[in-house]
Amino acid sequence: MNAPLPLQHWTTTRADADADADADPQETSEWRDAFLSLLQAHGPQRARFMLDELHRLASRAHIAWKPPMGTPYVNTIALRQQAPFPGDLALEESLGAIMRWNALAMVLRANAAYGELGGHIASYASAADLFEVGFNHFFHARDTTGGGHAGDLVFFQPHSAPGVYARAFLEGRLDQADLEHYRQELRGPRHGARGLSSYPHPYLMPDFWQFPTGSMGIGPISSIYQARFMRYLTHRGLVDCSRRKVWGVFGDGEMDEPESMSALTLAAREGLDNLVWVVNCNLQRLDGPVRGNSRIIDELEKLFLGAGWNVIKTLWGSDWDGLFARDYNGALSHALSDTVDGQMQTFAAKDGRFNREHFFGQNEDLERLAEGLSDEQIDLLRRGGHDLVKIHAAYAAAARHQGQPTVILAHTKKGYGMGEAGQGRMTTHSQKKFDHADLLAFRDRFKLPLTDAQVQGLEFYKPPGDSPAMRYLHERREKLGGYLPARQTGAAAVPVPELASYGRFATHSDGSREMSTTMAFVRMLGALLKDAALGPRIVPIVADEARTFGMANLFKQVGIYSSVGQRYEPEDIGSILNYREAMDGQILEEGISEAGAISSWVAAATSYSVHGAAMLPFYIYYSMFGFQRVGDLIWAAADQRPRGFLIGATSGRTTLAGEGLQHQDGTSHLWAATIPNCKAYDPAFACELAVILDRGMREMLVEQQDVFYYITTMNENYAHTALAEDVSDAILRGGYRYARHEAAGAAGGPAARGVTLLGSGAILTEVIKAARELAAMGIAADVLSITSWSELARDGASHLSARLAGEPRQGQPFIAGLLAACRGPVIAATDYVRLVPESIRAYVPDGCEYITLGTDGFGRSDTRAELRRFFNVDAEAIVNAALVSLGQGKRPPPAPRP
Ligand SMILES: Cc1ncc(C[n+]2csc(CCOP(=O)(O)OP(=O)(O)O)c2C)c(N)n1
Repeated sequence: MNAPLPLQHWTTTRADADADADADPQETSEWRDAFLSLLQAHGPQRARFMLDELHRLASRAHIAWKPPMGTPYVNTIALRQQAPFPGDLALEESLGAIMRWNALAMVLRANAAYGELGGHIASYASAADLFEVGFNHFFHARDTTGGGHAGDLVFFQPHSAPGVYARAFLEGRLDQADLEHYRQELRGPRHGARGLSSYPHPYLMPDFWQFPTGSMGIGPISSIYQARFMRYLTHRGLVDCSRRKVWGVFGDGEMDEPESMSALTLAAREGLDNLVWVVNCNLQRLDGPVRGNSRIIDELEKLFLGAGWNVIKTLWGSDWDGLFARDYNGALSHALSDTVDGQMQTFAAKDGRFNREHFFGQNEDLERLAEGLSDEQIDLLRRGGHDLVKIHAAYAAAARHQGQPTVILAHTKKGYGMGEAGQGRMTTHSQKKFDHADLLAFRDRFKLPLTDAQVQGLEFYKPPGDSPAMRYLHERREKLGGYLPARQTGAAAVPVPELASYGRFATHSDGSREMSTTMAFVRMLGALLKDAALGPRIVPIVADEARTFGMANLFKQVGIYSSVGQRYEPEDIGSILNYREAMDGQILEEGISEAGAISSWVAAATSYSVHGAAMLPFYIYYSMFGFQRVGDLIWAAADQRPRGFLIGATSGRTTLAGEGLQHQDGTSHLWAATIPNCKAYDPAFACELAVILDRGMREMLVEQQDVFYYITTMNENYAHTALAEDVSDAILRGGYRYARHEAAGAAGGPAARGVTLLGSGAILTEVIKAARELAAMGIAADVLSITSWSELARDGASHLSARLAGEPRQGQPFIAGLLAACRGPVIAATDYVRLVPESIRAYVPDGCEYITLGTDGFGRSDTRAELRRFFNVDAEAIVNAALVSLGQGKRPPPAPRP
């Protein structure tokens, strides 16, 4: 055990205060008296006005003074402002204690059985009371019968999941067998139980969790965009969300994530008073203190105030009220304000006696304050985040607050109640071993009605159904509309228009007009937006790239969403494409925040479940800034079973020519292929794109399948072909034979030789060119347009799995069938790394040489022709590969370009 540090090591000196020493105490006292009498006579509003007035005067006189952002280290809500606690304190505390026990037992049992399973106790120990006040008084469930409250959205701190399961057990939503299979999602079902996910995962527990939070930072940013999306739905008259709130409980360590911070000003700018964050400030993260040498709560207070949030600090429990009331000269609040978090953690880990000696022993004033308290009482002094009354007062104030989002900085102890075993310990985050004495101490600390043997056996405890505690538990939830968390999926299907109504130009192209697939996409989107049923459900999302993708015409057509309309006359007013912001605007223009834009996409793509109203988001972006930039957010999106389209525009490493290394995407199809519910396509022609869009919309909106689509589109203009008969199904399965080029020359001559060329996206044009050249050279060439490498690979893998499992499976992999009908060696070329076409190698028929060409390496800026030559994916390189594979030797290198 460390020896206590000398006081000067962890208290700051009053040197700063001395620098501002009072030159005229008499005058100071007159000003103070004047202010206090104003406050007494005319109240706080007038006092605030006067301070503002003085501030204005000071600014006009260029006196460099700003009010300090932070406030003293005390509760924001004064005792006299505290709303009365409406619940039964004793029952709520005893229920909370039972949940703490069951959560602890669940983690310890899992680890006793299988030491490798892991699990956490200390985070929930600190968050339990924060959750319970929400569950008993604030978190509304969705009334699916209609008419009632449409439900709040609650984000739970991930490592506290055991506590949420423990509550669901008492509520009868999970049973003992489920709790016995915590973190055993494969074993559980074999034993007639649900395996409980480690963290909130809607994919794995689709009727339970709504929002995945296990990856730090994703919960915070998602909660902001969900709150904003609720405003969007309300302003557009689609769903009235005006009574609903988003609550998020997050960690103080988690606040360091860029995602946690990046949208704070958006929440304030949008006045999201439907959003409440509760930051569980237990002052610890995984390795140690969040800010050992300063105070995270001070830092967060200033940060959130600066960003425009309403900040409520809930630092000290009710048993401190008496101490503060007797703190006449501010000794207590000074001492607290001078204690850095590392030391505060040490105080949390030590007993009452230590705290008397080392905290209250700092000076005579503090000693006097503690005189009436026993060591045990000092030990039990609660931090604000463990006092149901204080938490309730903060939540009530937050729920009432208008015009701003609120953050509650709740001071807690990590491992609260874990005693010697873990409270405030450096190692507490992953602590999951308790000896018998620790468990007995835990039982006594929380007054649990368990015998020694029950404690020893880590028995779960549930009071009888008709006990006052259980009746209270259910009554509270009934009052709030039902149980939480709960994920619903019942949304009405949305009719999708016939493809011909918006995509005829693509399916019947006569090849006379050149265009890019991005242009084709935008044209179809514009037409879909006009459809009476589907149009209003579409949510176009951009991150400051609408003009890049030729979408400026949509600004006027459907408007850009703005919660305040348009308060300025746009510079381009009167032009046919003018910049139009409107309260019922449809486009979400997220500015330069891919993390924000994808979070908006998730909010819209999960609206069918979160709001019972299906929406169809299209987020269109530079494909390089998708999976690579916000891959973890897309992974978390997949966990939520989203339905919508991600459009990776200007994709490929040579097609977006001039932009160079950082913009050229050669890998997004690799990432997309790893996400099981993501269907990824790389169409070359507008007609292929149309077929894919049509199928995707039907799959997601009509059949209501839990899939989402990733489609790459390009900015290269070329002529487009019409949709051939009977290829739609093959387009969706991943590829079809686009053309067969017979060899020039006499039958039986060179024409006997042939090759098969595969290409996707914009590189298909090079493949087609190569096929023509080869045919002219007397080599027959079949061209396959590959629309989805990953769908082909998945189909192949499913055949293999069936084979390995000894299941009879009809036929062969789809790609094997396509290639069986073709000739010669197979050459594949794409604008992506070679691993993309390599993904189907296992399904190429035996004896068939398979050569892949791709854009491995760093991108460059130059013309498309130069880049394709550089990466060896142009027609020349494809012809060369064909010749080499046919044993005709390498083609002489082309003459250098001028
Ligand atoms: C993106 C990401 N990085 C790292 C982790 C690993 N991790 C899990 S919990 C944790 C510490 C959390 O600290 P805090 O937010 O303060 O919550 P507490 O458990 O202390 O309440 C870390 C680093 C993670 N889950 N996600």
